[in-house]
This record gives sequence, structure tokens and C-alpha cells, in this order.
Amino acid sequence: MDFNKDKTMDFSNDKTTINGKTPEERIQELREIINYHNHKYYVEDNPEISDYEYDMLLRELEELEKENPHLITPDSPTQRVGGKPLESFEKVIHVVPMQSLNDVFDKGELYAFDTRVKQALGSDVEYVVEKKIDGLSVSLEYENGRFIRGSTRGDGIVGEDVTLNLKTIKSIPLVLKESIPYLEVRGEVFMSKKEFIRLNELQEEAELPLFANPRNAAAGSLRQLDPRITATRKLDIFVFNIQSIRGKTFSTHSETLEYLKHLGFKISPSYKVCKSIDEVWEEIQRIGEQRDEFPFEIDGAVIKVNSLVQREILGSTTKAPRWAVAYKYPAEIKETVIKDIYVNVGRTGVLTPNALLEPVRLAGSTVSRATLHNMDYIIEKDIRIGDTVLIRKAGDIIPEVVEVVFEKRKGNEIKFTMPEKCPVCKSDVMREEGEVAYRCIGVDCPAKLYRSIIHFASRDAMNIEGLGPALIEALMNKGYLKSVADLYYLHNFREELVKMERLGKKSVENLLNSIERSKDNNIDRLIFGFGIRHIGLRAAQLLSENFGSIHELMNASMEDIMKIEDFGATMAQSVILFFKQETTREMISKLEAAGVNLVSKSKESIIDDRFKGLTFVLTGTLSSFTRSEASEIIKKYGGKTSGSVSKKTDYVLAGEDAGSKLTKAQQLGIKIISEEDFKKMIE
Ligand code: 0OX
Repeated sequence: MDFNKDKTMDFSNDKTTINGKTPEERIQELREIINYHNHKYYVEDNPEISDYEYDMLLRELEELEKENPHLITPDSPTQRVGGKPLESFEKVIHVVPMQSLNDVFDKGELYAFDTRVKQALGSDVEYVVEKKIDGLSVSLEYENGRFIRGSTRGDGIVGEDVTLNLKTIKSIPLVLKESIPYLEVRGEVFMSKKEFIRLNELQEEAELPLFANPRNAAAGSLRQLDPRITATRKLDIFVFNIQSIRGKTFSTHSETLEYLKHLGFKISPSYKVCKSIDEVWEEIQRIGEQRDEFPFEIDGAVIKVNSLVQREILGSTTKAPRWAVAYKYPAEIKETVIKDIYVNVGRTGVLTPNALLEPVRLAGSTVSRATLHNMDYIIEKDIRIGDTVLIRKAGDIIPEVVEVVFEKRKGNEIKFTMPEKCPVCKSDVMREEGEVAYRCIGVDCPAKLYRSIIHFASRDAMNIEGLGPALIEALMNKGYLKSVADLYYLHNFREELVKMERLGKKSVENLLNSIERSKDNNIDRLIFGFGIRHIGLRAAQLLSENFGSIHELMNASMEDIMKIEDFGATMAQSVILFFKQETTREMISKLEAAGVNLVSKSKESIIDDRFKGLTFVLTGTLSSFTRSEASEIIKKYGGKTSGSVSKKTDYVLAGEDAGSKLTKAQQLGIKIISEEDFKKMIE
């Protein structure tokens, strides 16, 4: 291809020209040249010019477009990364549903599929075998040969408009070789193994959470609200189906793939047309043997009937086509020896036992560690240090110990016991009744802080929307959160937050607004949010009702707290202990300085104190108000409510179908009032 970068000014007429071409003509020419080299590099993997020469062409185009902004079109190669970050993705309804595939897991199931197909057709059949790329399915739409919209599969019927992000993928042509009126194609966006490793290295350096596998990384990258972030991720695509086309007809699937290739797409890599199911099986085995060498991950092979007429006859169920299946390869299993067992403290404080292994090659990588899940798993499988075991990759990524090869046991293997102290902070390790997991109970353990923040932000506590576990982890890793009080200082990092993974400007604003709103919560939410042992929602409400403020509560004595109905010594002790801690006091000072409300609102809203010192128990169904409305009224008149009847109860307000509480009140001789009596009392 010949391209001329020299600009010579032609003053023979009024119009500035470049080598005799108008800017418009040169822009058009440059776009064609760039698209040609783009295709050579990103689709064919066979570049003809150096990166430098390519960059020079792009720069010339950029400059010309800058001088002539009216000539910029959305399909210009300069417009791949552009636009402002989105606030959210628009919904897209798939006119042609994006179906999923039925799976087959062995040779028998594959041959059964072939039998079904042949029976339905009453004739012989040809298949196409493709690699099943492990990424995420997208639809690309073109009008008159120009890329107009791209969307995710979603549930197959409704997906999300990710056009701007898809435009950053260089192997997606923005302009097709032929200007056909309409085309919708389906393909798989993926991240290569190499790019996945590079991305996780960067994530690690930035102390951000790692992606579990290339598919998650591709999905996370495509669902970025800011296309500039997607552009840095170097995603790729293979296209494998025409969903809809106007102005063209075909008779086989392989013909459609060749046509898509001709249009400029990167199609299903080295697909194979097979004349028989035996040939299909051979191809499946060949792919299985070679899968580790592919530069991308696959999660199977796809077998499709080649004839489009036969596909029509076979049709589809509501979920999947009858003319295609996905073959899923069994997970590879290897034998190795457990050299040691060590414990990881997860972000939720859970201790997970792991096996240190004699290194072994497994499904494309050298494996030297495997998860043992939990103590119950170790006991059930009788796994010991020194055992020869079978391992496999669970979900093809994290290796796990499957079972012990008991024939190889020598008798000197060592049983494993869970440590009594946390290996991170040396606090006690506990196992709650009914729980499988062992947890660290250390207050200062980073794992514990993470848990406290999740609880503090939860709906029944401070109700901070948009602050999920993954974000909390990322904020802790960045050092922005060292205590719950730091939440109220997050606004100081606004700029940094906007740049973080999965956080756009809009979501940062929403988060900061939600944090700001939470400052005004009543203190019952705050007390519950502190996560004091033995203090649940109801106890937190009672503390809020009985003490005017956090400061009053902080200075209360055991006796003061035990005066509260339903409060025993254990609960009171726990509250005292919590507020005695230096760390608690520091946190409260920080909350106060940030403007978090520390005053009880129920105290503020008392109308008059006609019920002062009186405790009510509500039972049965009331007709004029709900129980919580009645409870609110009692509080407004200075009274208290309790959940159970005792000698300390002054009144039992009994509605319809009152049960055991009424009986107890009668036994204890407590005054029982009807709804009518209560109404008179509050007149
Ligand atoms: C893949 C892949 C996925 C098209 C219509 C029904 C099944 N992940 O590589 N799906 C399909 O086919 C769809 N082919 C593929 N190669």
C-alpha cells in the first residue's frame, strides 16, 4: 500500500491542499490506510508497517481532524476512545435472542446429540467445530457498513449498551469492507492469557483486588463506565455467528464465517468443517490436547450443524438451539504430595487451610499450592501432611485437593489441626456454633476491620448505599479506611476515588452523598453499627431511647444500663467494655468532628411525658394502628415498650387474638388495657 505523508501547500487556488488533495480527501484516504493497517495488525496478526509509521499516520489524521472538526465522524479511527464516562449503561433489547448452548460432557452425550439431529432431519449432516472462547458474548450491529451499536448478552433478551467500550477493541472494524444495509453479528470478547497476567501485575502494584481469571477480567473491563479504562485493557474478540443480515443470503455456517472474515472481522479461530461425528470427536480431542498452547482460554468446543436450512428445520427450545451443543472438557487431574499445610486469613477473617505441594504441571501451569477448603473437608477426606493426593483445578483456576491416594500412605503422615491463634494478628481463633469456618476474633486484625465496616454500612446500621464488600476491601488496601470513622473523611480522596476500578464520577458522588446522609441517622443505628457484642437491633434501640446521647451512654455505669428492661449483666458489661476502649473513644471523637449525629432523636421528639417511667408490652392485633405506630406513640409520651412481660411491666396493651403474653400478665396481676383504653390515655 502506498501512502504519502508529505504535505505540500498548493496556493494555485484558495483552498489548502495536501499533495493535490483537499483535507477532506486526505482525511478519507488516511482513514482507509489506517483501517487497512489496523486490520493487518489486530485481525490478521501480520503487520506491514512499524508501530512508529502507524502512529505517524494516526497523528496526521488527528491533526487534520483538529483543523477540520466538522469532518470528524464517529467511525474515524481517531474516535475509538472517546466520550465522557457514562452514568449507567442503557438497556438493549435483542431482536434476535442471544441463546445459550446445551452442554455435553462426554463422548456418549455427543453421539446422542448426533443421533437426535439425524433423527429429526432424516438425513446425513455436516458439522462445524469451533473452540469455545471463555469470555463474554456480545452483539455488534452495523448499518450501511458502519458500526452503530454493541451490547452485552445480558439474559439473552435484554443486554446493556457497551458501544463506547467495544469501539476501543481494535479488532472490531468500525467500517466494513462492504456497505451492506444491516448486519448483526455475535462474538466473544475475551482477554488473552498474556494480557490477563499483565493486568493482574498492575492490579497488584496498585494494591487493587486481583481478577480470578481472564473471563472475569474481560467482563470487568467491558463493564467499565469509563471507556478510557477499557481502552487500557487490550480486549479482543472472535466473531462466530450472523444474528441477522439484510441484502445477502447463505447456505452454510462456514460460508457465513468466511463472509464475516471478508468483511474485516476476526472470526472463530481455525474452525473445522467435519463430515461425520467421528471427525467431530477427533477434532474435539485435538483441541483438548492443544488448549494449553492457545494464547486465550477456552471452556470447551462448540459443535454446530453447518447447513442453515437444516438449522431452520431443527429450530430451538426456549433456551438453546437444537442444532448446536457445547462440549465441556473434564478437568485434568494430577498426583502429587502434600509437603505442608498452612493457613490463610481471608478478608472476612475466615481461616482457610491450604496445601503446600510438590510442584506439578496441571492444566497449563505449575501448581505448588491447593485449597483444602475448611477443617471439615480435611477431616472428611482424611487429608494429612505427607499424603499423596490427587489435585485438579476447581473452575479451572484455583487448584483443589480432590482425594488422598490411600494405597501410597506410609504411616508417618501427620494430622493437621487448626491453629488456636490467628497467624496474622495472634488473636484467638473461634468456631461459632453451626459454622464450618474458623474465624479470627481479633479487634485490630485487618480481616476484622473489614467485617466491622461491612456491618457499619449495612442497611439496619448506618445504611450507606454503594459501599459493598469489594469496594471496602479496595479502600482498605489503598489505605483510605483504617477505622469506620474514616468513612466520614473519604471525601478528601474524591479525585483518587474517581480513578478507582469500577468507580465512576457518578458512583463516587452517590457514595459520598449516602455517607453524608448517614450522618443524620438516629443513634440507634450508630450503636447497632458499632457491632458491640450481644447488642442487636432491639438492644441498640433501647440504649438510644434510654440515654440522650452517645456521650451519656459512654459515661453510663453498669447499674444505669441494667435499669433498662431486658438488659442483663452480660449485655451491660459488653457495652461498658466497648466504650472503655481507647480506640472506641478515638473513633467517637473522629465521628463527632466529622459532624455525625451523636444525640438520640427519640429524646428530642417527646411531646409530653405522661408515660414517663411506664413500661408497656404490646400483644395481639391492634385495629387503629400497627404495633410499631403504638410503640412510637408511647415513646413520644415518654414511655417505654418491652418485648416481654415481667414484674417491671406497667401495662399490657392487648389487641385481638392476644396469646401467652396476656396469660402471663394475668398471672402476674399486671394491668391489661384494651385499644380503646389506650386511645383514651393518649387523647
Ligand atoms: C464461543 C461461542 C459461543 C451462536 C448461536 C448459538 C450458540 N464462546 O466461542 N457461542 C457460539 O455459538 C452461539 N459459538 C462460539 N464459538
